[in-house]
Amino acid sequence: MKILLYSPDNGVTRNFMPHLWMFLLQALTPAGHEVVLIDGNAQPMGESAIAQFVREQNIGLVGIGAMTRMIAKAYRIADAIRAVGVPVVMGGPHVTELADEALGRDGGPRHADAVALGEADETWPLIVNDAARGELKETYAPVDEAGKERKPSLKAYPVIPWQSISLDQFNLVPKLATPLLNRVGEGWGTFRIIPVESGRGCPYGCEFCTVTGFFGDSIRFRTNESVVNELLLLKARSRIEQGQIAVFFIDDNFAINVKRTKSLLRDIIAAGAQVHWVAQISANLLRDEELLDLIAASGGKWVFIGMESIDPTNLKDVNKGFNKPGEYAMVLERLARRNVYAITSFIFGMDNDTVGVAERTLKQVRTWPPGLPIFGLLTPLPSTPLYKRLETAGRLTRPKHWKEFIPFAMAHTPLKMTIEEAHEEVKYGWAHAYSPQALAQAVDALDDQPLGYRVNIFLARLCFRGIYFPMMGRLAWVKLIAQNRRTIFRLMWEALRGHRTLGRSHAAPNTFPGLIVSSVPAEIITSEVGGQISHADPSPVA
Ligand code: B12
Ligand code: SF4
Repeated sequence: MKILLYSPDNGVTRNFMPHLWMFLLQALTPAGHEVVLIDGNAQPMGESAIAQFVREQNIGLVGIGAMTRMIAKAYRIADAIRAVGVPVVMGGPHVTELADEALGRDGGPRHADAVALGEADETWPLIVNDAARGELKETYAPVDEAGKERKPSLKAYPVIPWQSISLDQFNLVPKLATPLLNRVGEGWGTFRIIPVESGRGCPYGCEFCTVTGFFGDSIRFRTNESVVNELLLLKARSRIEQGQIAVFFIDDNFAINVKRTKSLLRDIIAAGAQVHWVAQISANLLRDEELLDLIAASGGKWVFIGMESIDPTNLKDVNKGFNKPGEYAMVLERLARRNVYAITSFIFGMDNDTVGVAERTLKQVRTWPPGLPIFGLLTPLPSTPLYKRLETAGRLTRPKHWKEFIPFAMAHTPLKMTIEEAHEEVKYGWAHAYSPQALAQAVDALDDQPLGYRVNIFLARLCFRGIYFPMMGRLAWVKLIAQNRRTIFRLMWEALRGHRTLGRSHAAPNTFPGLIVSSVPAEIITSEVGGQISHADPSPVA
């Protein structure tokens, strides 16, 4: 049987990274079936185009995975596929929480033939076998022999055959630039950000987050060996292709068990498996200097930190009191000393927020080492404690907000400001954190660093806003360059003079410091963006 795994585009931004679930399920598919992957963010397709593809390719089963924000699109795609007679199975966090919605058992239309509840590592092979026999059941849940729910162990993690998977659709380098960039350094003709997980689960239970409910509060890890081998495979592939691969460790809290994270990072270093990586780690776990040394030595370049708010009352309200705004600066400075920078995620529209929260937050941010701040709105995702609290209090203004997804729009009224005021705060945050002046200041703040670091922070800032915020498009990009021409000319001038290349810092030389997002070509990030990376509406992670 030929199987299509499909991830709908999020309708606003172009993802800069593919979704891990597709590769994982592909690797877990029983022998004898062919699996095709399409990521709508990389290959945008409308409903009729997908239906036609499924018919022409003789696909026998389609698997669709989606977050809440893409679920409306996922349902439309599923409807079109089912209309041509091909069964659809859906999985992921949204349909796990609202299976009745997907199966039409809530009085609405049916969108899926079957739903995989929770983690599908063990149920996917059963689903495929049942579908091949024409005996799909409505729901599949991971249970033990006694029928009790169980979370899959990650000890026997499948080998994802990175050496042979076609990654063409995930190359962030535009085709036109490939011949030229192939000759730069070790080769930049391809650049891909690949998701890798080293563990699952987070016990913290922040009120807006689905992770503790979905993955459970017991944390499970892969073996160090299996993670190291995966990195070695990726590294070998980038060498053969003369391209670049960076890894996004998608664990919700990569250092949730500091002892284990250190041991993994040591093993990565010992095996020479370092690649440039980014990971999500909560601020409280970054106090440990030895951990920071290992992060830097193992290839860590960016750490995503869910700061959420600089107001301890807000943090307490959403059960994230373990975040201590008083120590944010110290953590960021310690990271920056090792040339590791932070993506700092904030949520506005929290119950103790008042007008001016964006400027108050930015005032703090400006005192920190330069990084990539991101701003989102508090969003009640289905089945989270936040959703239940707001529902009980009658505060949801759009209880089924996912049915008509509107980017950057609240679905409940904050306590101390209006919805419109909260929207304005988010716009203010993005506009001011990424203004030409703010970009120039970020470059100046690294005045004692090698030119490469300064160029990288600048490029990262230029591109990054585009991942989240709908400001791009070709014309907007040209405008952006024009607005930042002074900083661009200055950096080019310094590069031409050459004398700063080694800088005055004692940092280890690094051909592509900082990189990751900073190396994502403009065209990719430029399309119409507008969401937030991880977890900031609810800022998820860490
Ligand atoms: C990496 C990540 C991202 C990446 C993008 C996704 C990517 N390209 O990988 C980035 C960082 C950009 C991102 C952004 C956002 N994210 Co995010 N992200 C994650 C994260 C940390 C890991 C995802 C992952 O790969 N997990 C590991 C895989 C193995 O798990 P999985 O995807 O759930 O898949 C398993 C099952 O669900 C199931 N399954 C999944 N799909 C399918 C499909 C089929 C057919 C089947 C059978 C089974 C199946 O099988 C898999 C194996 O067990 C998750 C949290 C988490 N731990 O999952 C949040 C998470 C998915 N993100 C979330 C959110 C809210 C966001 C943002 C909206 C945050 C924001 N406000 O900006 C943005 C939206 C971005 C966008 N533009 O769309 C929420 C989604 C909740 C929900 N109900 O939708 C999560 C769960 C975190 C949270 N705080 O609750 N995110
Ligand atoms: S927001 Fe981060 S720290 Fe909080 S529960 Fe979710 S994954 Fe854990």
